[in-house]
Amino acid sequence: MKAHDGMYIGGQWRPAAGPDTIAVVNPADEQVIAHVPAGTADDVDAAVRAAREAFPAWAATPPAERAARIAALRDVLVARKDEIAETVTAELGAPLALSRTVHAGVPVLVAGSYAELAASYSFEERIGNSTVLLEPVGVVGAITPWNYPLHQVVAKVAPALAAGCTVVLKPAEDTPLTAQLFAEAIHEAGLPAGVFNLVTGLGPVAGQALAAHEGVDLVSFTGSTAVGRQIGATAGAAVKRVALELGGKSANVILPSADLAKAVSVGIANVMSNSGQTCSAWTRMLVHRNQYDEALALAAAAVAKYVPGERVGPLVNAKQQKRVRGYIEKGLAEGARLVAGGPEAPHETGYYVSPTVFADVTWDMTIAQEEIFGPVLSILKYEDEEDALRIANGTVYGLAGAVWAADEAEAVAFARRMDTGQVDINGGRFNPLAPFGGYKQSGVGRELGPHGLSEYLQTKSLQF
Ligand code: TXE
Repeated sequence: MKAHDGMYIGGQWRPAAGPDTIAVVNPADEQVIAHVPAGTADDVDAAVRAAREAFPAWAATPPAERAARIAALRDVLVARKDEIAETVTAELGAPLALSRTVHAGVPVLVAGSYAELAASYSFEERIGNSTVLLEPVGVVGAITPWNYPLHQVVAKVAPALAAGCTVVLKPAEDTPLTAQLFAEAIHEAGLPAGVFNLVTGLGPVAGQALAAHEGVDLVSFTGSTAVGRQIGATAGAAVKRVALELGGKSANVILPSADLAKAVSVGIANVMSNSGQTCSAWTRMLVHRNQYDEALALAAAAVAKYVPGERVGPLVNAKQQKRVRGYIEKGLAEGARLVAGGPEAPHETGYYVSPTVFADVTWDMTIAQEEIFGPVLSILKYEDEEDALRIANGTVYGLAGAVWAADEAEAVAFARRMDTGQVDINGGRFNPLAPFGGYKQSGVGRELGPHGLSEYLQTKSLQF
């Protein structure tokens, strides 16, 4: 695949500071498809300088003009949709249909929403005898994961640009080619030099250097809880703003009045999508004890349609494959029962994991507490609503969730009591303007919509 051998800094592709490279591997066939430079602290420093230099002019650019540039970016993403989808499929392994609809499609919606928000947002308001100014925070260090290679980037960069911030992006080492395509799109859209900069590289080297750089005013990170904790501590010590979008263990609560067949089949689709590599995936299905056996039969039938290599892609790399298979073994060791799948890999080549469904899972088992990040569903039994609520809220995470009931109001009443940042009622529907982010250890801050934009603003009040 086509790859740049430099970094995108100050509006141009420049040679990397060091000689090291990272091999990009197609997880479906384990072949190396490209190499990208492994950035060092010097590359990060050059990128932060470029972002700092560009900041005053971009911050002073009228919001309507910023909006026009983001709209142009959206148009480039639309024009290059096929190329984006093919690149995501090549480096993440996602089936092409998913890459087209979700991986290439959702970022268009998000960029479009920020083109509109930049133009309509009130960056100034009058409260009593004060005028409150909402001003851009400054230079943003964005560190993104590989599971949604373009969405994760756009969900940080678009609101940052809308707010008037400038950005240095360090994308995941597994999916740098999509990030390079995004940098090309930024260039084509005519964003001023230095407003967006890209440094590819390893997390503990380039990522660490970016998070710790004193020229960065806000670090926005999406990834593992372990790294998030570290970044939060570094930012805290430097009294620097931070946004963290971390793991999840979301509950899909099927109340007795719900359409069980629909709730189970949508629930299975949700967990299997993107091979389960979604932080908001509904990985715990909660079913009333009277409907439990029926739900297991429905789940077994539904999961059979998810054939690895067809509807379900591989995991992103060998490490994730091993990790997920390890969780399946742990589930068996702790007494859960397999309804489908298991720890054996379905193919010899490619980092595939069998779509797996566990029954007889209790709330405290490892597979019901920790984020697995693979195509693995646990089905838990509850006695009554209070028991369902206790189980749903009984993890350290609180990112997303779902509730199903015949009566929407009944589901909404239950959702209000859930300790989680986002709940889909009877299946829900993606809303690019709805805030997304975690309660408890799922993170700090929100992405998407006006709430996502406000993360990149700081407030000043003038009394007169
Ligand atoms: O994540 P990492 P990994 C969870 C999921 C998965 C687990 C491990 O449970 O199984 O994390 O995935 C950069 N300083 N999620 O190991 O390492 C890294 O280069 C600064 C949930 O891939 O957190 C990459 O760009 N940066 C999740 C980004 O952090 C560092 C999505 C994420 O990688 C760094 C992905 C450091 N010291 C994984 N170390 C979600 N919330 O959606 C790494 N990075």
